[in-house]
Amino acid sequence: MKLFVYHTPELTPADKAPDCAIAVDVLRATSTMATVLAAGGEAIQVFSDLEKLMHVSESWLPEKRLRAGERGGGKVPGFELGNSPLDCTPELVQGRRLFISTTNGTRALQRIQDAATVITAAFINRAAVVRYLIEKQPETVWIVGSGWEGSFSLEDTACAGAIAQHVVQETNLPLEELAGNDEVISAIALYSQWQDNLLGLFHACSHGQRLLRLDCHEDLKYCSQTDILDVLPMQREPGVL
Ligand code: 3SL
Repeated sequence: MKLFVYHTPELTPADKAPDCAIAVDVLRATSTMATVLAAGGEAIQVFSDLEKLMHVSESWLPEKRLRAGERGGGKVPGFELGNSPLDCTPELVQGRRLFISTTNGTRALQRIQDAATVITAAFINRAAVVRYLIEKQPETVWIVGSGWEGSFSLEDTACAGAIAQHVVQETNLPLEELAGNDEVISAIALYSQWQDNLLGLFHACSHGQRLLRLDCHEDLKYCSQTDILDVLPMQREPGVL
């Protein structure tokens, strides 16, 4: 297995696809996705375009669907949900399909959707992702941070480091054998620095501060927990997990 970390979707090689691609948007899209599937959601369908989301979801019965739209951290008017994982209770999501569009997370997923296997990761489901990698041993693995509108997001790269560090521990392989690019080594260093204070990292990083200005402190707390959900969101068909 060779791991590659890309800080943003735009940095992934355009002419290649890995055996396994992992989208990371810790704050908050991939934390929300793990939460929805762990709470019994039927599936998650992702869109970059809000109008297309509305159009496709129209063909689903209202009681079988939920529409989530986020832009700039806030809920898009007319949508039932924004992008808070705390809204995704079992009572609300069980048996329903989540149609979702977010600023960066859904864009990252679309960028990697041609990989043989596509999964999503956040701190809350890290162990499930690592277990999958250890069991399946894909030859090439991309861990792709969603970033913010094309620029680096500290929390996504820290989560990439959390995954990579765990894989190194579980396989006992030397880091230089597993690391396909230098970003893997820097992601592990970043995670090691903050692993005992992920909430502190979220308070320090720019998107965490944006969410704090929107009164999302509880979301930050929730997303800073590690390995609390044993769920592996995996693409079933392009755009559907
Ligand atoms: O950019 C995204 O995809 C979102 O996760 C951003 S937010 O956390 O909902 O603001």
